[in-house]
Amino acid sequence: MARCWLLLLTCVVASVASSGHAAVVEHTFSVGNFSIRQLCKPPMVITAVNNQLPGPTIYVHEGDTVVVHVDNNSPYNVTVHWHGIFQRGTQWADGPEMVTQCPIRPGRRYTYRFSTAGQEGTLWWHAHSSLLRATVHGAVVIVPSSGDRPFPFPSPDKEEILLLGEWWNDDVVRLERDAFLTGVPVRPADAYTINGKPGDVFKCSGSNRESEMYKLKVQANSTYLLRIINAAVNTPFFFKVAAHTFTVVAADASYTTPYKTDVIVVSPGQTVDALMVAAATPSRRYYVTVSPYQTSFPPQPFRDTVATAVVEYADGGGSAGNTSPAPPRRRPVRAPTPKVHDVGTAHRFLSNLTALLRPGQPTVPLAVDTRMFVAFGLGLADCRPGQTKCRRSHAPALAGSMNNASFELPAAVPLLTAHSENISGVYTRDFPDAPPVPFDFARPPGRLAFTSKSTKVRTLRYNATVEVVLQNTALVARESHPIHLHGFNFFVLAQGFGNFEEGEGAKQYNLVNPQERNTVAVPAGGWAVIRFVANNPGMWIMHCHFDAHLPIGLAMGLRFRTDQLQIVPCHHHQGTCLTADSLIEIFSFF
Ligand SMILES: *[C@@H]1O[C@H](CO)[C@@H](O)[C@H](O)[C@H]1NC(C)=O
Ligand SMILES: *[C@@H]1O[C@H](CO)[C@@H](O)[C@H](O)[C@H]1NC(C)=O
Ligand SMILES: *[C@@H]1O[C@H](CO)[C@@H](O)[C@H](O)[C@H]1NC(C)=O
Ligand SMILES: *[C@@H]1O[C@H](CO)[C@@H](O)[C@H](O)[C@H]1NC(C)=O
Ligand SMILES: *[C@@H]1O[C@H](CO)[C@@H](O)[C@H](O)[C@H]1NC(C)=O
Ligand SMILES: *[C@@H]1O[C@H](CO)[C@@H](O)[C@H](O)[C@H]1NC(C)=O
Ligand SMILES: CC(=O)N[C@H]1CO[C@H](CO)[C@@H](O)[C@@H]1O
Repeated sequence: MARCWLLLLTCVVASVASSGHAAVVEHTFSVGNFSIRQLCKPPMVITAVNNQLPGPTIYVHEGDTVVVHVDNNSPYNVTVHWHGIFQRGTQWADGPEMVTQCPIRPGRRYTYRFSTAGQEGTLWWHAHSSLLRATVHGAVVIVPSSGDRPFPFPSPDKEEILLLGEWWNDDVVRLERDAFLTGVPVRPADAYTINGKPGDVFKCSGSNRESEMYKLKVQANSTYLLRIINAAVNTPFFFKVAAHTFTVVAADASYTTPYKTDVIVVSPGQTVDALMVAAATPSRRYYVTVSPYQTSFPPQPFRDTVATAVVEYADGGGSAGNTSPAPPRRRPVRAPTPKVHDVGTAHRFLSNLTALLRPGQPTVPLAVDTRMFVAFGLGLADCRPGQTKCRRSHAPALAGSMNNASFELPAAVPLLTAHSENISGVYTRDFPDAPPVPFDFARPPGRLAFTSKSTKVRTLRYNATVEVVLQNTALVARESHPIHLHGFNFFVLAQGFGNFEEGEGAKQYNLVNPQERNTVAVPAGGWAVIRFVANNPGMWIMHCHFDAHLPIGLAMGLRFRTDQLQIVPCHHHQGTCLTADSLIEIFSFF
């Protein structure tokens, strides 16, 4: 009890200190049917927030409290996840369906309330129910609290959000249901998009191709802060702007040492903030290209196309007062896109980023309390009873697994509810710290591919420093999976190809300024080592951010022991799924 009061007191003091002008920023999200024309097809009804794609941007100052009322006017169950927000003391607002909450049912409202204290940069929000994330998503921008604390880099003249996505000419909920019934992942998207628009690469006749293209209007010599978000469901991207270069200043809302590059690599779930100076010839226009990065082997089907936007200079370079008619439009300048399998370019970008060291900011902890080795990837499992189209009755279905456990969400009671109310039979606490047998993870061993479904959770001691080796396997295929941890940022100490070797791997650790992220794209057939302090009690999920892989089990639960600490002092519980979708108030200490 004394501890509890001490913690409360500390939090109150900390929040007063860090949020002099903290405001409450309130939004109402109506999730509902939205009719949209894409790729020259007849209008299609999709599920989107407030009749827009992407959905509304949440723009706040560090320390502000965000309150979002989600009205579910769609025909589907839905929840919203605030990707990268720590949710300290507000675990109930994290959003993954059946992990921290029951789905919000059609016709119901649910209110999320959380703080942005201690976080700055670009994050995003998205549905965490079925494939709805494909169209139910938007940006979260947290700028430094006004006044004394500016950006730790030269202030840009203007900011621009570029949200990259995938588009299906189809009902994504039906696609996902089919994927479950057949045990085969969702088919590739029909197009990639930049701020909801595919660009002009689809040559459908009779329509104005320019109108399908997002326009980034710039002033010559101005500096733009591009906030790039990969909201795609299954595809990592290369991002380029012809004749322009970038200085990366942040990734996943963590500042980086300024890093100059002409190509940005961003995997699903990740964000990159980069400065771009509009220093090209103003009389021309320039393509922004978003092209796929594919690592799967044996190759899996993917959409081999590019999304385009265009950079246009104000005045097109003409001097003010020039009244002569605009010259005929030339096609924008285009830079070559990296090859789809360009592992070298991707790895250089992803492994070269380092954290910006700033006084007062936490750095990588050096002593490790808990070590885990998590071998993960795609394997096979028996078709389940509900999978009625799964090839033959005993043919296998594709199944993601971590340490040979293929994660299944509980059906009736969310994990956090079970945890907080001590309801047994919802999950087990036996997620193993290592795979059952060590083997050559980077090469297909065949017989080890079989896994089975379970809901296994690893309990971590409060305040423990946890190091996890994320080892990609090649059970049925090799691929660079983006692994996302809820509730935390982690330090990425090192990444490499092949099998992680304890001695050799540790020699490569960056223990000075490793990049901090919430999602790491683990190299295909390779590994990444992450480290974090388990100081945010709750029930958090770590999963592959290819949405096609989450429903088939590429996930695990992490339960952070709370018995030493009263972490959610007075919230009303949500009950089970039979009662949970009404409005709940969440009290916390900010
Ligand atoms: C929304 O769209 C779904 C699927 O297309 C349809 O079944 C439903 O009737 C629509 N609802 C409204 C309110 O238009
Ligand atoms: C941009 O900077 C270049 C080089 O300093 C200069 O020549 C040019 O006039 C500037 N353009 C504008 C519109 O300020
Ligand atoms: C939780 O439930 C188990 C039995 O299911 C019981 O043994 C245990 O004492 C309970 N713990 C608390 C804190 O209530
Ligand atoms: C993995 O799990 C499956 C299903 O439970 C089991 O048959 C198999 O033996 C396990 N693999 C190893 C290497 O233990
Ligand atoms: C957690 O760890 C930090 C740093 O080691 C320490 O200062 C703090 O007292 C610990 N808190 C608890 C509640 O154990
Ligand atoms: C929505 O969620 C409720 C409660 O979990 C569940 O009973 C219902 O089957 C779900 N509906 C759909 C369409 O998935
Ligand atoms: C500064 C830095 O870390 N450079 C590295 C970028 O990545 C390439 C290839 O992985 C390395 O060779 C560089 O040393």
